[in-house]
Amino acid sequence: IFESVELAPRDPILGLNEQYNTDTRSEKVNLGVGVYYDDNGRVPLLKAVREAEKARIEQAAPRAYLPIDGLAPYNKGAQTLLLGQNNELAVSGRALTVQTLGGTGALKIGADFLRHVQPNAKVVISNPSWANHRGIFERAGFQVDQYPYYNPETHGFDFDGMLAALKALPKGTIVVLHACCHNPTGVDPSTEQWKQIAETVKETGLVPFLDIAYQGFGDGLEDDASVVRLFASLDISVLISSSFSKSFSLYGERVGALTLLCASKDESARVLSQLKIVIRTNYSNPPTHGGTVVSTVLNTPELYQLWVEELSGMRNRIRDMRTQLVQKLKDHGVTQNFDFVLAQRGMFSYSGLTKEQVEALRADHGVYAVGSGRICVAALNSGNIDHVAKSIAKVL
Ligand code: PLP
Ligand code: TYF
Repeated sequence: IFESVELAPRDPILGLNEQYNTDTRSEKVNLGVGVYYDDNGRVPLLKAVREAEKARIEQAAPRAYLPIDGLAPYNKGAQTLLLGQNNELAVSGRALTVQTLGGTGALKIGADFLRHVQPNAKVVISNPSWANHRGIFERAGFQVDQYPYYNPETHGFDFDGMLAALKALPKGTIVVLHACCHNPTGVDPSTEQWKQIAETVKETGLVPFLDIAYQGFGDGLEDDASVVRLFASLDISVLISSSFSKSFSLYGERVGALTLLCASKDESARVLSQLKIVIRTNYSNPPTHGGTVVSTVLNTPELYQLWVEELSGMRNRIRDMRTQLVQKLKDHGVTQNFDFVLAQRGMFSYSGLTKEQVEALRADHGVYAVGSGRICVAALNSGNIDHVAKSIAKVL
């Protein structure tokens, strides 16, 4: 039965990693995958995480199954980060959160659930978006279209295009929105623009699915949650996939959450019962380690404070790299204006480099970027930024 199975293409981003790993040049730089590296080029193990892990090992806790929907204090902590303390939806039992296998798992559980309750709905994602958005919703059985988002001419947001497209969608369409730090462009709507987007979503009767994988990397944990809280104030059904992969530097532990905002406590109980079926028939229940670690940090004031500081450190280092990159491009004689890089938020920058320039960067200089021109600013450091700036100047 496997004879006729066709060879599938590699993931465009993770495939780039494989290519990078086999490159023998010492000056090679990987700006492809969306991972935060410290100034030494390493994926950090946060101090707050190390402390929580130590405590866990010392406890020598048994590894029984977790509940289907995961660890209750983890879910509470994840929900509070999104909605804030004592949010009305949480207090009244209208918000529910389940632990998931990363943000990807949250999107998948949400997609499977939606396909069950709204089988004929269409899904729209931003143009461009994280490639897995399309993959996840198509595999769940949905037709996936795009709404305008990025304007390459301005290196900015196509507000009018997006708003017009949303208004023209049929009621019930599921609209996937990046709540902060858009992947791949780094371009976010302004607060005022978000207000109008939210109003349009409500008026048109769309179903918002907010994806927040970079909370804390834009302006801070609270500010970055403002879009989630805006949608939470609309009194409509909302789905939110959130991830701790980046904010806790726990990529391999698969720590994420799916949060749904419902119309009543009773509705919330019915929805949760259905989500549990989706989870049970996929992987039964989530793993213990990452969830316990994150939960310990979120629920221990000293560790929480330490984490907030470490997260600020990561955010500020990325900002610094943006500033330095723009300056160094000028220093290397680049005359094009790259100031848009300073306005972009989060780990990524749509650099405006063409496919050919990206290819030349890789082939001639060992600098790996995604074919779309996306670079991961969080992979720049004091040791490689000169080489990157000089290489970009050359290919331009
Ligand atoms: N959503 C977006 C926009 C992302 O960039 C990512 C990144 O990996 C995810 C979701 C998934 O995150 P995770 O690694 O937690 O599955
Ligand atoms: O966009 C990125 O680089 C991150 C990491 O299939 C990632 O979101 C990339 C591709 C993928 C899964 C994760």
